Amino acid sequence: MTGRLTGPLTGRMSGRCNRVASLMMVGLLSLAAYADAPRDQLIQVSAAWTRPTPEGTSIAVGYLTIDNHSQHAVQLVSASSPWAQQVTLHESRLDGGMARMTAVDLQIGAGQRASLKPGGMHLMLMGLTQACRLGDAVPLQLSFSDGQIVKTSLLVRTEAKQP
Ligand SMILES: [Cu+2]
Repeated sequence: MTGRLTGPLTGRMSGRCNRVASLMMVGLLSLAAYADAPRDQLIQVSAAWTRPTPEGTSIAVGYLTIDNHSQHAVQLVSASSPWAQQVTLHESRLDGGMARMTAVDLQIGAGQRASLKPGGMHLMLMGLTQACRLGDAVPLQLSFSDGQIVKTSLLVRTEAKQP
């Protein structure tokens, strides 16, 4: 099962049109700066958070937003945290009225955004070595198929920050 993300700009458009659309999505900030940007800035992770660990559990669920500003699709190949024995990508879905979670793959098209949020895709941190408490920043590392590695942290809070 794949959690393939194709935005409204991909699919029906021609390759050339698609490229132009991708460039436009990078923003009007500065195309020159974009061209000069090092590869390691082309994937950006923001709004990363998790909830305080309930007593007696060793699992945390992480949410975040990933923006792929590069001109190629990337896949999230692995995630890890020094606070957890294992970090996997899950998707929550209703299956015959039962909420289930399944492991998924995540591909993010050029210029696309992936949002991991409650009720959908999330990172599952299993085997926590310490409890996540309000205000903590849980270190997290994400590795992508093009070799980019993004280091971030999940801020421990009770709800997603409102935009
Ligand atoms: Cu899960």
